Amino acid sequence: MEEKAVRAINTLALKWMDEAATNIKQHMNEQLNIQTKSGRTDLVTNLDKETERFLVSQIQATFPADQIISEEGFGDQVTSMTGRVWFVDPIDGTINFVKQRDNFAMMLALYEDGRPVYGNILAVMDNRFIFGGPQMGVYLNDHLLPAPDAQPLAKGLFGVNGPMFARNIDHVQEIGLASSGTRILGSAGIEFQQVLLGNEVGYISHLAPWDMAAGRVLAESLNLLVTRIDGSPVDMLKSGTVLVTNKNALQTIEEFQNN
Ligand code: 2AM
Ligand code: CA
Ligand code: CA
Ligand code: CA
Repeated sequence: MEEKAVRAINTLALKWMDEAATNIKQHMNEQLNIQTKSGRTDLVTNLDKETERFLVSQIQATFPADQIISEEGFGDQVTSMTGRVWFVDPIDGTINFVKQRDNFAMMLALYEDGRPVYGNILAVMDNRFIFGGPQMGVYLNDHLLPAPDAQPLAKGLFGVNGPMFARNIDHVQEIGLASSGTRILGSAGIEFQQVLLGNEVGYISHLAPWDMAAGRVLAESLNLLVTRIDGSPVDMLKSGTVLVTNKNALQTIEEFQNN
């Protein structure tokens, strides 16, 4: 896709997400309707659903031929990455949203024939948008964001998923101990933002496609790597372990996997 077309999509995405975020902020202090999905810690609220319905309907009205993969069921049953595929995570960090009314994100991404085109992560309560892609570069609100320094693992904070850390899945305790400090923020979108900003050297979690789609576009546009724990490529149609980091730290993390 040409840069001009990506920039036109960006203009729309910013408008849709800004409107959706305003709606969340207007209604989040009213009584939330909270339901559990797969278990006690897997929640969805009326505002997750309302936000997803809004974003999906905007995409459908503007680009009726595109496919949409979204968390709460308002998108399509997508079985192939051929053509244009959008990813929507309306509220990322629903537990933070419910318990803190803070530290949650909204994420939108577009891929074409499996290639990253556009990603947007909004840290809703901080009004912090990080958006862009390989053609247009990556922006933090209105400033172009430089690629973070490729710090070694020992020199940076490392973000992890709480249950994976507690159970030491994929040696994440050793990885965290080898870093400057372990962080558990509770939102994949916020963690990806911290890595993009250079505030964390990496992040590892078990994620669904909509949890990683925008982060992957932005990370790869800033020379970061998004892989499975063994360094293999991620599959955008499957959930699994996702690691985002720079190539120096990746090498150290791979050594833990082999020991
Ligand atoms: P979510 O809030 O959109 O579900 C911490 O919970 C992070 O892991 C969040 O980014 C959350 O996204 C994601 N996550 C993925 N699968 C999850 C699950 N089954 N239960 C809770 N969080 C999950
Ligand atoms: Ca969820
Ligand atoms: Ca999510
Ligand atoms: Ca979500």
